[in-house]
Amino acid sequence: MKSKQQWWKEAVIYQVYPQSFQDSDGDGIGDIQGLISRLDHIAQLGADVVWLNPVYKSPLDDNGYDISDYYRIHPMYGTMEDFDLLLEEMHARGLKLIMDLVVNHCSDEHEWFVKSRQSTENPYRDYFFWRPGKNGGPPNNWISFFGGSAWEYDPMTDEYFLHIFTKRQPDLNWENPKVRKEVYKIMHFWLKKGIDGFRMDVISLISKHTGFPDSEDPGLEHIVGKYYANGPRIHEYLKEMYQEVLQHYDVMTVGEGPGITDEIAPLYVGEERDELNMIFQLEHMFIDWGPEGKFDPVDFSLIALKEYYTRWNRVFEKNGWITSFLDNHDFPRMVSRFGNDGKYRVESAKLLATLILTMPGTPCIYFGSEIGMTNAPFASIDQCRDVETLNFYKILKEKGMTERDFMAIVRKVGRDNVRTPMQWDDTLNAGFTSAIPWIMVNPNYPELNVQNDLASDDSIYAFYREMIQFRKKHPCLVHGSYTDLAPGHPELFAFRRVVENEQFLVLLNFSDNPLKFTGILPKEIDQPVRSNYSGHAEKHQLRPWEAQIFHIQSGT
Ligand code: TEU
Repeated sequence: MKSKQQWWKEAVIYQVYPQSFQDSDGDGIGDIQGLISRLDHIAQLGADVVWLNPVYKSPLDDNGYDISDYYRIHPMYGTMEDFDLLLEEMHARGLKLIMDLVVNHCSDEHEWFVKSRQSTENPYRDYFFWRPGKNGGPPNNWISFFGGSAWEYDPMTDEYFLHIFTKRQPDLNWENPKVRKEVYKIMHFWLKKGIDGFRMDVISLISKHTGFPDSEDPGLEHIVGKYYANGPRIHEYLKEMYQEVLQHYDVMTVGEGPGITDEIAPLYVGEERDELNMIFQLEHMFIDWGPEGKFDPVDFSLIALKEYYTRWNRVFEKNGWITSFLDNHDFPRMVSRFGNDGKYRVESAKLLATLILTMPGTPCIYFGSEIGMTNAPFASIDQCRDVETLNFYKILKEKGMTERDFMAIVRKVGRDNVRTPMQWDDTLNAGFTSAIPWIMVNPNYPELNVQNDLASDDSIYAFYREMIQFRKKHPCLVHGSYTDLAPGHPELFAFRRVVENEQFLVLLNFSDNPLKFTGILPKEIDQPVRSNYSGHAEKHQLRPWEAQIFHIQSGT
C-alpha cells in the first residue's frame, strides 16, 4: 500500500462535455452559463473536480479539439467574463476546474498555421511538419486516427504537412523551442486565472520520429505503438514543461494518450519524475476493438478486463498514479458497453459505479453516467455529427458497406453515443434546450432523466452519491492494495483492497443470471455493507448484475 496523500488522489472527477450539458441562450448548444446553472447538480453528487472539454475558439471540425485561439472562449459557449464567473462559482462550491490542453496539434485556422502554409520561408513554417512528397505521394505511409493518410498536400508550397488526426488538425512541431514556449505561455495564462490543472490531450504523441520512416506494418495500432506514441524526446519535453510551468502551481495534471502501456506509464507519472500526476490509461478502452479496429467491434471479455486491472494496478502499487473510468467523450456509454442497458440497466449501471469507485486511481465520472445514460438509437448517418464517424462512413461505404450495417456499428461504438444532451427532465429536449439541439436527444429521456432519479432514494444517482461518500470515508479504497480473487471466472469480478488493519471485498456479477460463488468470503463474514439491490441475497450468491461490498476490519 502506498500512502503519500495528495488532494488529487482522493478526489473524484466529473467530466463535462460543454456542448451537451445545458443550453442557456436557446441556440441548441450547451454553454458556460448553462453549466453555471447546473453546478449544484455536480457539487451535490459529491464530485470535487470538473474536467471541462475544450471551450476555446475553434472551427469545431473535431468538436473543439482543433483550437484556433488558445486565449479565447468560443463565442458559442460565451465570453471570457462567463468563464471567469464559472471559475468563481465553482470555487465558491468547493469544486476545482481542470481544462483540456490540446497542444499536439492546433486548428488549420490558427494564425500559426495560416502563416506557416504561406511560404517555405515563413517564420512559422517550422511550427509544423512540412515535407516534400515521395514518388508522387505523401512522405511516408503513416495513417491518421480518423482515416486516410496522415499527410495532406498543400498546393500553395507544393509540400505535405503532418496531421495524425483530421487534416484540419496539423501537428505542432515540438522540436521547435518557440512552439514549446508558446505552449508554456498558454498554460501560464490559464493557471494564473486560477484553474486547478489540465487534462492533456494525446500528450503521449507530441514527440515525433522526425526521420518519418515508412511503417513496415500499415495498420494504425502498429503505427501508433511504434511511431506516434512515446517518441524520443517526450520525457525531455514533459520535464521542461514541469520546470517552466507546473512546479509553480499546486495543480493536478492528467495526461491522456494512446500507446502508453503499463510498463511505460511510470515514466510519465512516477513521483520522482516531475512530469505528470496521473494518466488516462486507454488500454481498456480498446478492449473490444476487432482486427480492423474500432469500427469492427468484438464482444468484450471480462477475463481480459480483469487482466488489464491486475496488470495496471500492480504497476501503480509501487509508484505513480492512474485514473479509474469506463467511459468518456470518445467511447460508448459504459452501461451499454460493459453492462446491460435493457432489463438490467439500473442494476448494471450501479454495478459499474461500484467498480469505478472501489478501484485504485482517481475516479472520473462522465456526465450522464450518474443517471445511467445509454447509447443512442442513431438510425441514419444524417443524425451523426462526429468527424470520426463521418470519415469512416465514407471509407467503409467505398468498400461496399451499407448505411444500415454501418449504423448498427455506430450504435455500438460511435462517439456520438456519448455526446447526446444531458437528460435533465421529461420536458422538451430533456430540459437541455428550447431550440433544436445540435445532436439528437436520446428518446429514452422521458423516463431516464435527472428529475426522476432525484425523486427516488433507490436511483442510480442516489447510488453514485452514496458510493462517492463511501469511498471518501474509507481511504483503503483509495490507497489500499489490489488483488483479483477470481481471475479466470468469466462472469464474476471479485477483488480485495487492503490496508494494514482493514480490507474490502468487492464482488460483481457481470451477468443476467444469479451466480453462486465459493471460497471467497471468510467464514465469519455474513452480510455486505453495500449492495446495489435492496434486501439480502442468499449467502454466497449474487443476483443478476449484483454488486456486494464486504468490509473486514482486523480482529473480525
Ligand atoms: O483522443 C485521443 C484518442 O486516443 C482518440 O483519438 C481515440 O482513439 C478515438 O477517439 C477513439 O474513437 C483525443 C480526444 O479525446 C478526442 O476527442 C480527439 O478527437 C483527439 O484526441 C484529437 O484531439
